Amino acid sequence: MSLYDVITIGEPMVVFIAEEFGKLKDVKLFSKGLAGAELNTSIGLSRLGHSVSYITQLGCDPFGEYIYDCIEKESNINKDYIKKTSKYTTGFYLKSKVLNGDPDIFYYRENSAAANINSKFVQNVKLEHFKHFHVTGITPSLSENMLNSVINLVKIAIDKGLSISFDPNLRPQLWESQEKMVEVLNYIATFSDYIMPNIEEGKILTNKDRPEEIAEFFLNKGTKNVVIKLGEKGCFVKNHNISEYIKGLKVNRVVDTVGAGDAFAAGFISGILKGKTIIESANIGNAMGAIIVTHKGDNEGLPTLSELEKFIKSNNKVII
Ligand code: KDG
Repeated sequence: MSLYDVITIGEPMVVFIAEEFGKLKDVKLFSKGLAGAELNTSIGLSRLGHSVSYITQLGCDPFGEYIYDCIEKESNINKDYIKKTSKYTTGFYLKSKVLNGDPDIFYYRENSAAANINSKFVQNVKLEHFKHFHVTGITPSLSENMLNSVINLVKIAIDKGLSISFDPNLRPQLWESQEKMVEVLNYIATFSDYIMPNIEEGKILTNKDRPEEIAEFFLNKGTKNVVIKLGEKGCFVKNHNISEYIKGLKVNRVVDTVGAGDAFAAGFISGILKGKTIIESANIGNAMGAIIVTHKGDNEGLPTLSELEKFIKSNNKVII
């Protein structure tokens, strides 16, 4: 019997967000925040009322302590699989402030605590306690150790009957080559019940241009459902029965696009876990993405269930 809804694995970081426009090298003032794609999704799910377990390793340093304190404040995130080490340090990154488009980012995360998590510890995770495993393409890029751990976990999760969502989250700067990135991520895609790349990522992974062709590529490889995120336009959903564009929700002002995909994942997974259809779930994902882009942090704006419902109502949608 499952004790918890979702399990995920990844690297949490501290993010320093520029408080003034300009190149990162010139910025004098930064504010501190919490980051990490899988952690963002965990926070989103937790605030929507789902129980989540997050597998990671933190350094015994001020960044690690800060991240741990932040996670403690999220009432539905279980910390059984959060390890601490004094051997390696916690990663962090810098993010620029922009008026339009995606900000510049710069990582300080090589050989971090999370990249060095003990693979035996990971393999001893009790996946049978969960319903769903959420994976992103960032985690396998962190080290060979993490890559093998993720692939093993995916295979065990399938054996134990968990459903699997996969956000490729391309980070070319973290991979030794684009070829390896594409090969590994397309391999993980074959095991996924739900893959959710954005359109640019879909193009890189498949060498195709149109959402329909990108989706077809993954379906032919064995992925069961494909959700392609199209930014403000919404998303495109395809499986062997459905092929549909789903409109995005309007927002007044986009402040920061980082974290939108993670928020989408939280909303989408939440819908699936509640037995909603893939289209209803994608609508919830769209709403979560729309909310988060109006906030500067990677996860601060993630809503509670009642805040999400209010936002959806104000957009005249009835989806949850
Ligand atoms: O998706 C948002 C993430 O990009 C951010 O929180 C930091 O995990 C991160 C990464 O690797 O870029």
